[in-house]
Amino acid sequence: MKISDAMVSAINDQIKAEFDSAYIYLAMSAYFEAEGLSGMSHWMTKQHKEEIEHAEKFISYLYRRGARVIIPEIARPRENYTDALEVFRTAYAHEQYITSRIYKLVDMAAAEKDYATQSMLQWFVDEQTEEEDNTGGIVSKLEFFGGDKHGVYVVDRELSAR
Ligand code: OFO
Repeated sequence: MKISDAMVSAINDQIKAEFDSAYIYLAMSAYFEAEGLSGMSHWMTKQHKEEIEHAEKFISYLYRRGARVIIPEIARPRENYTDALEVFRTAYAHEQYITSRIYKLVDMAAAEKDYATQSMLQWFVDEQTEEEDNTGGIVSKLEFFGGDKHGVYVVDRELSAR
């Protein structure tokens, strides 16, 4: 069954969102490196690479469906933050936003009875649960330490193990 033009366009928009995510996390990595928080920088570099993989998953899916992939322009990400907590709060909010986008795609695929796209999206539904859990968990830890420098150091060391 041919994938609809509307679905191809929505997935192309999501490819852009994934590359934007990758860039946002790369900028967060650069911020942390400049702040001397190499564990957090490392964590964000890994996150950056995961986002590229997400974009690639959507790209290869469109290839498999014989659809045209549009390579998007990537928006320049924010460079500076107040502290580590603000960075992870921003990342957590961003993941919630991405989840809402994935859910909209699922709704669209269901409305079109596009079972192949629904099946492909299930991986992203599960992945978003994990990503919200990861970023939200780091926010909780940093909040627990209440901005204390020792706490930031502890979390930084923990994140170096990702
Ligand atoms: Fe962070 O999961 Fe893709 O965007």
